[in-house]
Amino acid sequence: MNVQRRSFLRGAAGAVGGLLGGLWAGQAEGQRRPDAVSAAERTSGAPGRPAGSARSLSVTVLDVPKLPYEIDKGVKVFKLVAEPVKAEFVPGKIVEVWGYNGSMPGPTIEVNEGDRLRVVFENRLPEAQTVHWHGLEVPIAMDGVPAISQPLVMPGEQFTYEFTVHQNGTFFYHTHMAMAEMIGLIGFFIIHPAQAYEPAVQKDFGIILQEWAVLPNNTVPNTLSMEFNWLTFNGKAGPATTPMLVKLGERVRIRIINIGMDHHPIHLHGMQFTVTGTESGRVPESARYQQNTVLVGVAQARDIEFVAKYPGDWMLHCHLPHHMMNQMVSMVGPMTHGGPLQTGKGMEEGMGIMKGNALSDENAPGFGRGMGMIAAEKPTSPIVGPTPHTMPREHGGPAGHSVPGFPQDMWMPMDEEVTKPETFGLPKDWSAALGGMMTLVRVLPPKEYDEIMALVKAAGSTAESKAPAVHPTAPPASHDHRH
Ligand SMILES: [Cu+2]
Repeated sequence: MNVQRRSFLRGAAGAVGGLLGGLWAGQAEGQRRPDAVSAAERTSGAPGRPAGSARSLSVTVLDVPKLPYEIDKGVKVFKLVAEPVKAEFVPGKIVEVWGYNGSMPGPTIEVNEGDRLRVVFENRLPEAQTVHWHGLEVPIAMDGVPAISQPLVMPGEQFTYEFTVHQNGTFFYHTHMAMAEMIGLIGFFIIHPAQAYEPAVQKDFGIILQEWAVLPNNTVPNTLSMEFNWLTFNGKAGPATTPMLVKLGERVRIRIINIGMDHHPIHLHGMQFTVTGTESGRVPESARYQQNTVLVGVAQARDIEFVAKYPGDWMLHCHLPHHMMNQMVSMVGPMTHGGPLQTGKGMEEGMGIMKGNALSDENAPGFGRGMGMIAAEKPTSPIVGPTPHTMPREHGGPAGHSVPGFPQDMWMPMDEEVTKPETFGLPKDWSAALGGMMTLVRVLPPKEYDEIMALVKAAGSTAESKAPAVHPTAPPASHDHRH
């Protein structure tokens, strides 16, 4: 046990709930950090606030908790634990992934420009890891690249990262073991600016884009696959993604980060936005222009901002059609199959130690690299029958099986299974319209907004329910707890 480990444990032993910080109730609490000061308050000269100390809103990453911290002699101390996690993409779809502190994606680290941080990383996975601070300008010894900048953190071991952040913007942390990036080891790393961005926003959300290949009868993602059948926002696939609640007229920021194999064109319905931030921080105003679709490439971050000027339940989604559906396995479209699909091979049979090759008819389906000869293409599917949204012959339409290309889509409402306060008042069957990387920005007139917010509050902030309820702490400069 090293010195830093001992001092962390001493700190932890002396900590009580009130000392823990970094958690705010987010959506339920109107996303206002207690130490936040709005631009209006600042200009109105609110007493006790030094000039130029404007703080930003806390970021709400729906369905993902915040990582709490303690203050040790002015240093914000975080404990980050990599471990196996069960994620639930939609109700009942449990997937075994890797995450941090019981969450996948990992909890959000949220700090202020100029903060000194210590992140005590513990590896409870069966394989060596490191943590890389994506986009941050940190000393080489803190960069988290195995063998190059630090030794591997072996299973059961710890490594302490410590650095000062001098940037601001939307960043992320992730493992630097490539395959493990594909099984969930990522989280937001938000740095608020010393001087709040102008114009001020009233909502600040975060979305993490991930893709998964979960073959039939498997609970473990196939990280070798190049084709994906589950696409998630913050570890949830539509319609289980939690809608973002916005009051009509508010200015909204949404931060989007991407780790994985695909780039995602994220499209907002009904309104135009401007990109105000990249993975490198704030975009100067002179470089901004209006868009309604932003390509968030692998390893990139994009902050978008818009004024929610039209009421409605507006889609925010990846526009790749295959990323707008769930559990896509040769159920629809022309690639249908008539025989058993061979799936679920293990690592033992792969990576060059199996008999035959990975792209053979025999092996490819098991590795998600092809359908194999047993999956024959047919003009129509023998598996998917008429669904409620297909047109029956008695209503003048052609029978589905006589139309080449049928079927294409499925229509599977599951409103009840995904009901939560944030979905209150949505029209019947709304859930059938959302799959994969899809969610809603609900722009609500003040009365409806207040009603639904009251439900969210009464339910105890379901969207961030994974976060333990603790009270935030004041900035480190004013509360220097010694142990
Ligand atoms: Cu996509």
